[in-house]
Amino acid sequence: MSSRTVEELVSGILCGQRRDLAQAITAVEQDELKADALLSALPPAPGAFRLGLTGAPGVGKSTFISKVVPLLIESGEKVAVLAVDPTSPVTGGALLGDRARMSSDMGDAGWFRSLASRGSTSGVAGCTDHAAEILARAGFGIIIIETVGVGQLEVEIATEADQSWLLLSPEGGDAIQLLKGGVLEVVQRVIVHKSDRPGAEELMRWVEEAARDQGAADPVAVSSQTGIGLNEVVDLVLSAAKAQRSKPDEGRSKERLRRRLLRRAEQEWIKKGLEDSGGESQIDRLVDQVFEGQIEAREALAKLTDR
Ligand SMILES: Nc1nc2c(ncn2[C@@H]2O[C@H](COP(=O)(O)OP(=O)(O)OP(=O)(O)O)[C@@H](O)[C@H]2O)c(=O)[nH]1
Ligand SMILES: [Mg+2]
Repeated sequence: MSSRTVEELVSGILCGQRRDLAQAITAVEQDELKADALLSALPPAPGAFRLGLTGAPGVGKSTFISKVVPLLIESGEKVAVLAVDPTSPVTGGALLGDRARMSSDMGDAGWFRSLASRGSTSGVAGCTDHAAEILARAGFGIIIIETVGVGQLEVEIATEADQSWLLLSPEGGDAIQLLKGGVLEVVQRVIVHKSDRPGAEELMRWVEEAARDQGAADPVAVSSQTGIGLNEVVDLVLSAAKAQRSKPDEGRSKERLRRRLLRRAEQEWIKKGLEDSGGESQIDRLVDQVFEGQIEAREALAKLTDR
């Protein structure tokens, strides 16, 4: 694939050229300066709705998305999906084939991409935010972000979204632990997925009770296999997207902008700070000195940061 200039990419993206959009997202993964330039050149789109979906491996996130997205498209939405696989560069590639298949089913109103943040210095969250912002500016009204797991990193990614939903299934034994651990404070809704499986009703009762206790939104029971609950989910996503479109959440946009600026500034500060304190060679010298017992590690740090 030939590398196109920022101007070429921007005009391609605004005309709906998928190839150009793909190159732009690749730039996010590999060439942050180019991605920055792209962002500056595309018109802002504050009305896009970002939905984070998280949950343990195998809870059925991808299946759920593959059922929900066509229904959203049928309702006239343009939907992009970003699958973030922070842990595994290996399966990240393997899963891509799966995802490409999903993408080709979606037509022009759908876009699917699995995101690897390997080249990026701003980490997974930064990479995801950047890609989501480009997709919003490319005209996608709904951006779904799939992340695996419910650890710190996923929460960080989730805070980049306007809403994050957690999928639980009766097969995953850790649901009750999670609820007790306060997961409802960081997600806006729980989907009790695989509601066709034994134990789903009991799990649903647990989640309902926890949601009531903590003043969280009611959970929805969904089976992507039988289709139960999918229409309810679609209605919830559509109404959230409409609300965002008619009254963009300025606080969130500002917060995202703030984090984006801070992330980029941190990178520059590190680069400048390193140069000012003598660069990598100075670090090597200090490492030698600490290693030889001439100075303490703490003194080495002071020498680096004092300047
Ligand atoms: N019984 C039942 N099985 C389901 C349902 N949805 C998905 N599955 C199955 O669950 C398995 C995992 O589904 P995926 O959609 O790949 O799960 P995932 O959460 O995306 O997994 P990772 O991306 O690996 O984290 C597959 O074998 C699906 O066929 C459902 O509603 N009911
Ligand atoms: Mg998946």
